[in-house]
Amino acid sequence: MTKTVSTTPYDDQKPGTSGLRKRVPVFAQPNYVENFVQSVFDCLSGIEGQTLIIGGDGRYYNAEAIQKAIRIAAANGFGRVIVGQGGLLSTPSVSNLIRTTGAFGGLVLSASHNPGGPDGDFGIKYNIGNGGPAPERLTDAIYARTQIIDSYRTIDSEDIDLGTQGVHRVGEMTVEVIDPVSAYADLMQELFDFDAIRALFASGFKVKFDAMHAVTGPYAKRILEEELGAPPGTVLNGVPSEDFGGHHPDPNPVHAAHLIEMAMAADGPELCAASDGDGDRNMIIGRGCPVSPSDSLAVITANAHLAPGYRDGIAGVARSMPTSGAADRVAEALGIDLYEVPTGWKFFCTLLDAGRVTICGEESAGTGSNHVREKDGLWAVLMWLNILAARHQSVAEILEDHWRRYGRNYYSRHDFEEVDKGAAEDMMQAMRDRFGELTGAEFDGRRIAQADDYAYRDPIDRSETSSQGIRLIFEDGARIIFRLSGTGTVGATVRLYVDRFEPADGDLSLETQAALSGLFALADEISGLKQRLGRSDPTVIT
Ligand code: VG1
Ligand code: CO
Repeated sequence: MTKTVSTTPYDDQKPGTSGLRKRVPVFAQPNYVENFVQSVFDCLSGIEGQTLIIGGDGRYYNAEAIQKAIRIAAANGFGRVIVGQGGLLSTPSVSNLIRTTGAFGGLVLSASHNPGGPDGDFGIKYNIGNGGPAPERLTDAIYARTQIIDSYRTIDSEDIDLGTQGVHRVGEMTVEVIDPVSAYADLMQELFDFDAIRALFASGFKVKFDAMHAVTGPYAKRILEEELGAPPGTVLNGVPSEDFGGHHPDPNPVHAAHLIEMAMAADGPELCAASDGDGDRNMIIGRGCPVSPSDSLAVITANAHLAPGYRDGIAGVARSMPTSGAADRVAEALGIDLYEVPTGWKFFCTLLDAGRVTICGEESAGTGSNHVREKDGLWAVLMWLNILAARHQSVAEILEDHWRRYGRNYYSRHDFEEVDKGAAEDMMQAMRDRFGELTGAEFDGRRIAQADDYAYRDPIDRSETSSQGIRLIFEDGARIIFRLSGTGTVGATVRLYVDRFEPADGDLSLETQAALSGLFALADEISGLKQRLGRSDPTVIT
């Protein structure tokens, strides 16, 4: 029976870069999930009889949150919920299902790369009918609603058995528990040359894919091992666990150190790859050759035509502002448009919908295309496999060729995690106050051409957003960028991004940190970061 339950608002339900993210004990408070889900539905119109996709990355509290969301969806008039078996659906797979089933939208239960478990993180994100993350005007409206909510609607009903595929009824609503992988696997088969990749594996080409105990395990096993014939054991940590085996499901040099070590060995696999908690990020490492996500975007842009789904070329490419300019040079050579957008996948979606761009990427290991409206970890791995199969070269050879042709953008990001929020905000403000003085200033023979706070106007829907990162752009094109993370759950995380270009006839074989050490020193000199934050070294270097 449908009922209305009184509730009182929580003041901390503001969605960040990628939805609402908090510690599990916060989510487990009475009515916390209910308030947020009802607030989302209150901001949508026309949901009566519509389909909603629900799935998560399998972390602790996934099943509880899904059962609550199903009851609230039924009480609010949705006609059908589609949920992945075991409560599992990767973020790109939710995006695909929204698009292919004509759903109204979807709920993704995940805190992505953040750790899981009873004391770990949880998150909820709403995606709209195009399959993409809710745009800012909707997340702002949802937040406003959470601040005044006084009741939610739910229904008295038994929990759904999420463990078996089947069809159930909750009130007037149908709930379909489906295989989380098959529709996604079909899509990948349409985009990539599975025969060529199969032949690559058959030739003895060795790959390791680390699912990090998170959602991509079942996807990678089905696609890489069962359909493409990679030997069993290609997929590591392939069974999703509630606490990700006690690790952070974050494919970066700290949390995937074992994979990097494996890839750097002289007799290591030809390709090592990994994805994050919800399956939207990727890590690509050739034997002895890590590929920075910014370079990966550029290589994919230059080679996408080798994959059947992109045979006719690409319309344009987009990157987030802090992503290096490597893709810009490919776009120029191909004669296609390059768009720069703020951090967060939602900013790519209007461009994708308008057909302006085909490929998008973020320096944070997110790459994707117009096949869905999210970044897609396994897609990036399959794209690389397709390119490797078509070019018959190693990852290192492909990267060297690329740099020799387009030049090299040396690029690195330093993260300072869980620092004092006030100190981080003061540091940013102090730089804002000095933009006038910094513009034109010269440091060690480098002149700052532009110092500003990145603001963006969407070329399609004309929406505006500001304070998206402090940029110091030098006359030679080098950049120092400071941003505060919108996905952390404790204190603040400062991200410092540095990028400089070395032309094709320059020195292309420097070690990355050495190539950028002058700019990092300058970043510290200008911001006073180490002293203000009381940190001598970054938490993570990517
Ligand atoms: C980070 C990344 C950003 C990415 C976001 C969500 O955001 O920098 O590029 O889109 O995570 O990724 P922030 O605000 O912490 O810098 V995920 O894998 O959490 O969906
Ligand atoms: Co993610």
